[in-house]
Amino acid sequence: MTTPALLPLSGRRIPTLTPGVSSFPHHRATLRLSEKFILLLILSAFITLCFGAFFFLPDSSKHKRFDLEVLFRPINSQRRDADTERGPSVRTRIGTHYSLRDKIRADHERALQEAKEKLRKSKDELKAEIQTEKTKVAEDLKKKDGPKPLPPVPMPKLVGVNDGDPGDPDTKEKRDKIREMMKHAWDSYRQYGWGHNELKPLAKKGHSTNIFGNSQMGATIVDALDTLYIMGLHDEFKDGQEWIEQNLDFSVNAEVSVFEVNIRFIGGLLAAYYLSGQEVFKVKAVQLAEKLLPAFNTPTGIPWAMVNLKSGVGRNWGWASAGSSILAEFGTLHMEFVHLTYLSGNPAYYEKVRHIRKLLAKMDRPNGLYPNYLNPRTGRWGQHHTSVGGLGDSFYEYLLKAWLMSDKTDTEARKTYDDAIEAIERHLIRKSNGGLTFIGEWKNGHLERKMGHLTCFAGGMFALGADGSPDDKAGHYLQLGAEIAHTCHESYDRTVLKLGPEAFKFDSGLEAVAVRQNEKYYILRPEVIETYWYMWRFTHDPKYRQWGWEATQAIDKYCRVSGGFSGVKDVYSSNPTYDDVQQSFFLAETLKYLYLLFSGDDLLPLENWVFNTEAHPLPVLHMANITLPGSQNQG
Ligand code: DMJ
Repeated sequence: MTTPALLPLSGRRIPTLTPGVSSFPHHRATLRLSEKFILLLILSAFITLCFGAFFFLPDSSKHKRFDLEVLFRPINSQRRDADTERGPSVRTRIGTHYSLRDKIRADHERALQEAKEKLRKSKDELKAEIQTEKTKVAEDLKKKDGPKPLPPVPMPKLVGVNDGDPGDPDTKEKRDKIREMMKHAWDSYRQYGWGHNELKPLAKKGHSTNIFGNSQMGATIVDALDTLYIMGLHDEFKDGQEWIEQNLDFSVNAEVSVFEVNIRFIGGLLAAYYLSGQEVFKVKAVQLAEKLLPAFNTPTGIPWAMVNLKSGVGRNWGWASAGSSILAEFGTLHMEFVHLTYLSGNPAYYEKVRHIRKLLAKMDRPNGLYPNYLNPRTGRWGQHHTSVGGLGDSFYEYLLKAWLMSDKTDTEARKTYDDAIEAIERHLIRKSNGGLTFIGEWKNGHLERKMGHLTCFAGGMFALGADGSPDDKAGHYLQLGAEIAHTCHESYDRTVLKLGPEAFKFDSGLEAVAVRQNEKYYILRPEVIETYWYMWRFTHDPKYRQWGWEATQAIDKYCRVSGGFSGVKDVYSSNPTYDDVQQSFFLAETLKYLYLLFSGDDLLPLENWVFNTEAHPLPVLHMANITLPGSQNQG
């Protein structure tokens, strides 16, 4: 093999040098004696310098060597050195030097050996090893920064968490049918959309909307848990619990709706905890709630509509009047936040909702009405629009339910509810020419004679609030509830599919029908059925079960597809198109209220349970015996 010649990058050859022979021969003869002497002098100076350096300069590696040596030396010899209070002997140092070199060599050999073994392993074996390693690291991290354990608090009295056998076989059969529908909705989601927020039942894949940002937090699983539980679908419940234990993670870079996350996730987790007693749901609810707290960092303490779960940055919907927050959103936190403080011992949650209530109490209300929009920077109302439907609805609902949930001790909430309802009755509730009672929308001093599907929940609310209403008006409010239930039933009955439109008018000869094409859809909403159920509980009038059964059959006939249940785009068309979304509230609310409608009243009795706005039951807290952390500081 020839030695390759040394080539520079340009490819030109460099002249080789022979030791002792100058490449410039004419200089050799010209070296004089004096020059030789100078050269000798330089050489001897250089040698002296080298000796000096060797003997006098400090040995910088000494300290390093010492440290390593202490690490690797046998314990006995370390003790000996410590006893003599001198540094390690030269012999030990030399020995260590060698043992260190040996150790490095041994380490290299071991690493080489391990690498060889790794290469011999199959891809799957390697994958499994990596996964184990990853899990271990994650667990170690969790142990280090894991959440503090929650304090033990007494479990409130839990009554009627299962069964509710209706007794007669006909009702039982109907209830079984509803249970079967729940199973179809769940199984389809399980098969095609598992872990996604919702399901596209026709495309047979996952679905999500902007209320959950770009997250994949299994909204349907969390929303459906308590329905599965009360229906006795225990395998499905366990499946959902397992997913939550292993996958539900809130450290995601997603901008979510504070309101939706509160009512669906926190409400769903709290209800699952109370029903099943499984700690994981409580822990997850508190973990998630912590992520919502930065949304309250506004100049007024009125929260932003949206918050990024990772960064904590909040903002409002672009479409809301002048950057406002929405009444039904910041006004629908109270129930869950009281429970969060109760369960976690952290006063922050209760303080946040108390602050909102105090701020609202101080504000002027046009005609005694609460506008839907409030600016969180200035603390001023936005447009003067008032609604008992979208943007306003659950604010009123939570005033009443805060009172009920406190075992009727939160009289401030009851009074606020009564005053609000009185103004609503005066300005928004009217009778149509055909004798239908409806709740319109107030827009800058003008009543729009239109009612939304969402507004239909108010029938149930009026009935629920009848007992305890001022001036002995219980009969009046129960009657009002019945009238709203009747109107909403008419909105269903006057369609081809016997399912209600999104909004319907009472104007120019029109009664309870949708006019605009974009108001003719039905997206599996629960509000009408919710009102049937409350009316049934308070009156036991069989027409409510009959109306509920009509709705069940219509949903099964027109919304059921092989991959689940879908909304429909036009309830006045005999051949409607699907919107291809199985909403999580269909499992949380619509099917739950139907099931309860065909169950005995001993299942989740209303004296012991209060349903949040997503139909998640929370137990009454007997506040006479409980002091919430932080409540002592409240005025
Ligand atoms: C649900 O998410 C809740 O009921 C909310 O209060 C408003 N409406 C939807 C279902 O229609």
